[in-house]
Amino acid sequence: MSIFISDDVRNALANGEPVVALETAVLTAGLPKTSWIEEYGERPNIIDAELPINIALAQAMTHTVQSGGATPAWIAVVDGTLRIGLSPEEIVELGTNPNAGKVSLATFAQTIQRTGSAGTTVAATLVACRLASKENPIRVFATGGIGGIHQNWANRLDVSADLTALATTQTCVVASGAKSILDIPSTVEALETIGVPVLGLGNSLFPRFIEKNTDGDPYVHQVDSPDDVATLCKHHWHNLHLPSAIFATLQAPPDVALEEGELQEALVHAENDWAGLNQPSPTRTPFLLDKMAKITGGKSLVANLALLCNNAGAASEIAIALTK
Ligand code: PSU
Ligand code: MN
Repeated sequence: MSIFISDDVRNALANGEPVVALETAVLTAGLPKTSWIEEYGERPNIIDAELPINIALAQAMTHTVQSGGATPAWIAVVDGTLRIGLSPEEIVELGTNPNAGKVSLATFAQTIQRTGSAGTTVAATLVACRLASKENPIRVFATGGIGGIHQNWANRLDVSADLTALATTQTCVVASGAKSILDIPSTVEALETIGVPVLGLGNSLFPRFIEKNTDGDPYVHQVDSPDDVATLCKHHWHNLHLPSAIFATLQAPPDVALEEGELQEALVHAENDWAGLNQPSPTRTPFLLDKMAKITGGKSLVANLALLCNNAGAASEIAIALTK
């Protein structure tokens, strides 16, 4: 199997400079591939409204990481090669490839064998963080929300391999909690079981992805600065030699986060529509996200894009703090 690491990423890691890994399942399966103008009219100021939304988001996150002082490492499987550090052109190619779905731990080898292309989930991206360098793996990774324990798990078990990878990778994952369609309290319990410290950077409650927190949400360990996150990472990995990730959570920016319950109704509609379609389970997340965006007039999508950029900014600060 071939792994390709871009010169930028390779040099930054070799020199002990800050690097932030970025997943591409959000580009291939999580966000619309149409432009904002085509879909929603009024423009958000976070992204370029003329480009496909997924590509525009990638550009915005790249810019955020770079202007924060870190090197972005977009990760994907392209034509059967695991690529660590995609160029802007490669991101456009992947993000517009209609055959590129998402790849996780169980589908990694088969995607390589059939020389396929796919966006990497949190789990697959964490594998790449480890493979990037034996001595200096990528220590920080930004995304929107992790996978976890699905609702209704007691009837039919559905647990994301993201948890498996979080249990076994010494990387700090920066995200706004877990996908909104999950069983959040169960996901938080599972993170405890697998030994992943859950921190809140400025928040004491586990974020609800694009929604504001509500009473009764699970508590997290609040920290107040990227330096605090870095110190905790060093204790966890270098002093205690624990094998697991650190999960640094951030709330969605308050000016765009949805109010309590705003999403719930949209989600119920979307779930009903999906149930009637009888589609295979990998299509569920993209379908629900798209429906929710339509039902909320683009509001859920604005919040999603804003938190992704916000998390990328925090991740570069944490990456810098870790190099001190
Ligand atoms: N959060 C979202 N949308 C997504 C994902 C997360 O709001 O599309 C992606 C991430 O890449 C995450 C993956 O790692 O879904 C988890 O998928 P699964 O449950 O199939 O493991
Ligand atoms: Mn699943």
